[in-house]
Amino acid sequence: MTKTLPQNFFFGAAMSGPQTEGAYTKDNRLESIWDTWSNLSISDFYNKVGSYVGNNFYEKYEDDIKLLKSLNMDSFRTSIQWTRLLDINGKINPDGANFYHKVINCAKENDIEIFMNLYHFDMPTYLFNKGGWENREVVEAYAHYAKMAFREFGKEIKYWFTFNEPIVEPDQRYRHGVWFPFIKNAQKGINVQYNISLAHSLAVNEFYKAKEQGYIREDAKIGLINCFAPPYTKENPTPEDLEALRIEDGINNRWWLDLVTEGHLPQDVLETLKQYNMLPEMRPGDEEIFKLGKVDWLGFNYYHPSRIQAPKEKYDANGHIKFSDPYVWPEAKMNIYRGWEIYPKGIYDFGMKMKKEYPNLKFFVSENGMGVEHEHRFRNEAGEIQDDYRIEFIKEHLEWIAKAIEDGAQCLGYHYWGVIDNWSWNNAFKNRYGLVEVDLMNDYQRKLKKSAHWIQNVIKTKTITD
Ligand code: IFM
Repeated sequence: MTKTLPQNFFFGAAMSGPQTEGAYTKDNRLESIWDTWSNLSISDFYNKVGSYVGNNFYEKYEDDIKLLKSLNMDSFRTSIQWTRLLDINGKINPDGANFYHKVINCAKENDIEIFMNLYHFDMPTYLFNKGGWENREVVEAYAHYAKMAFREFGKEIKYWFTFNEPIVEPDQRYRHGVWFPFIKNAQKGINVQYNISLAHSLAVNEFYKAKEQGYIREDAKIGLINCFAPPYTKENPTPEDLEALRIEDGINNRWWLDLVTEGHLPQDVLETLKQYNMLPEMRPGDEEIFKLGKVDWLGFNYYHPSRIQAPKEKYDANGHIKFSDPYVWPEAKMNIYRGWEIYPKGIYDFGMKMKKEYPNLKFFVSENGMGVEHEHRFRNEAGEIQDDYRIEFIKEHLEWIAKAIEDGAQCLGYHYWGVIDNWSWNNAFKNRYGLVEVDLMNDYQRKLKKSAHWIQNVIKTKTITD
């Protein structure tokens, strides 16, 4: 059955500064943790493509914004790079600020609403060297950075976000040691997660202060974006499986949802952490800071569900408590290139969870997309990539969004991740997400894929067709 989306449902693109801009030494930009890792060990990056390149958005932003418009998109999320906006003394870097003003103006001229995010895993190296998110001084520095950004762009931007996927750095850098500095320490993961939550709350406070002081437009809104993998366990779970589900859902999802709706961290999670002697350092006054963390709305990045079961052993190889083991669902359909399960109904289940548990919080799908390797295999004679798999992926997710809205979820819009192929951290350009191809051998030239034509029509008609 053909499904439709509400006429006022918004449709746009999600990308980020560090993954698109390139021009890593222009404007006196400072070094970021990604540049540092690239300099230290370029072989860690797919095809040795380090952080420096992005997709050349810095040079091509005007064409790219027009391109989004030609696809009928009405909005575009990107992020300011802390390393480009501020100098080492926390003062505005005029050349960096100028670049973002140009991007914002160009979007305005093309009637594209910019959704501006402040942080996308891109810590300045001089602050990382002071301990990064492990250090409260850096939390304060982030609040200062947010204040400077609100003052500089407050009259121009309507939609602000403090963080993209604040769960990812604690996981990737500190718990599982996948990203530089490769730490495998569950306690540090919690400490960093806690400090990022403080940083988020302080930035929201700066937002309201700047609004009161007249730096920010009256209709501006502040939000948080996270990847919420809806958690599932086995069909006939044991009490231990359900306990694993509670704590994983608590740490990954409810932690942020409670913070942004109620202004505190989930009590049951804190109790479990206490039981295992894993509480982060909690200072007097922190509870008051968390109260500031409530937001106007939420961005929900959805790629895959999380399937878990009770852990087989109590401790992992590093001697840290294990709350769960992965559960391999026999019916899972996989995106083999990324190793992520494709489960479109998860987007609906999240919508229903929101309706039931956080009914006052409006949200939008802030990222959703499919990364595929070696897409040149799918080129037709005219040279266009026939990405029918991507059309099917988006279509199925949109259908479940339409159903969630019908059933009462307050989902206001959809941003496809990486509309234009971009650099994806240590995977670099391995998995392409774009509806638009970037030709790395030919001056980053953009070329529409089949999915771009398809989405153009879906957005125009708000009807989800084949
Ligand atoms: O590229 C990332 C993005 O930075 C955050 N969300 C997931 C994307 C795809 O891996």
